[in-house]
Amino acid sequence: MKKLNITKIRADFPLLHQQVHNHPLVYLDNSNTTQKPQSVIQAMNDYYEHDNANIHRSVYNLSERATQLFENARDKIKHFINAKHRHEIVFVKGTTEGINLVADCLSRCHINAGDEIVISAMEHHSNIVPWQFVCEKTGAHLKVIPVSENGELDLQKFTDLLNEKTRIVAITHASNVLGTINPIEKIIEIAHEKNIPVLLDGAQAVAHLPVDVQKLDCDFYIFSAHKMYGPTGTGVVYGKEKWLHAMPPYQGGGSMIQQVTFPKTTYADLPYKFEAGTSNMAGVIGLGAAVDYIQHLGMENIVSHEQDLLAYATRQLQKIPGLRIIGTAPEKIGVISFILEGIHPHDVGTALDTYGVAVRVGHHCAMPLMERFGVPATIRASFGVYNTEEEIDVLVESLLKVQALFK
Ligand code: C6P
Repeated sequence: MKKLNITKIRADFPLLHQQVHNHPLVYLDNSNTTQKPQSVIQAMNDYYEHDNANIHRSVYNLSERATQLFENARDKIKHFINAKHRHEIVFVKGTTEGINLVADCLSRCHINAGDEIVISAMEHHSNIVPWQFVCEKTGAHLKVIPVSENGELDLQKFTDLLNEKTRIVAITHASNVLGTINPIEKIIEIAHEKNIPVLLDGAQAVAHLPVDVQKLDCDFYIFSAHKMYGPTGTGVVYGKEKWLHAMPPYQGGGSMIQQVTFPKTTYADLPYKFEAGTSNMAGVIGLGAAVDYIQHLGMENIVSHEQDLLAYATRQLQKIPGLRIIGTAPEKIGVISFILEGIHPHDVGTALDTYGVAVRVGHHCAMPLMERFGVPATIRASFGVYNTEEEIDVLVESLLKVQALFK
């Protein structure tokens, strides 16, 4: 492990070097979306300037180059999450589309009336609503693993929820609100003992924790490029080959077919069966560059830096009177949700902005979790590899000023 040079890393991100309301920008909303290093911006620019053509469809040189760049990105993702096969990597718009894809496809081949789907009380709406659609469509039922006061899943209750009717467990790897890193190895082991597949929502984990899908043995792992220093509009569904083979296509259109006749259509091989229409070529190439960037820094170095930030920020924030942290599990990513006694989170967020501090306030697309903790909203600081202890000091000083203002 090596100590990262954060000053050097910050120089890679052009956006970070700006003033907001006459203060240096302190960007602490990385769970929402991360900023992009120059190498990612450059890869996408280069693509448009030199290699843009539609992929998989033409024989001319430009199209072949574009196809090559796109497929190279698939190989990068395969290695990044250690998938067994490159055709287990499906490109989608993002985590939301990815979970919708799996839910919808499974609803047409694997889930029937009376079946059960297990999720948890800390899921993002993207890992709740698609399963509600499935329940409405098939007559299946949603079961929810409760969350303890410190923000952990109750594994005993989880085990008790599983039975012969359970068709899938869909859980977030790490919570976007609490920061909790779930014990996914254990969850997968327990579910697999009963032959139940497990889908992991990796949106908050993939840029902050090492992910090895073969070692985990998860059935699906889904994530968005824009939360891992890549562009918006791109994401990945990793699915085990056997599931991708078993599932029908999600959307119909160009690229996903083998042969179309009016009586019958046959489908393309994996992964193209799930990639209907023109793909987001520049986005996927940008994602490939983001993977290169993360690997160049080294995931274990990133984890170490972000864990230091988390520990420092937790210590400093706890010193603020009337501040309550929501989510105090022992294993967390660099996400801290909190409330300030007597001040609405939205007022805190707006006031912090006047000091150049960007945090997210609101329900974070996890309304059931807000209800669980009896709060309408929280203030959330979430860290990326370019954040510093000095920025956390600015957050803390600004919060003290906000408190004084609202007294
Ligand atoms: N969470 C946040 O501020 P998309 O929008 O498809 O890229 O990602 C959706 C999503 C799915 N799962 C989890 C755990 C997430 O955190 C998110 C996105 C952002 O927390 C925006 S609501």
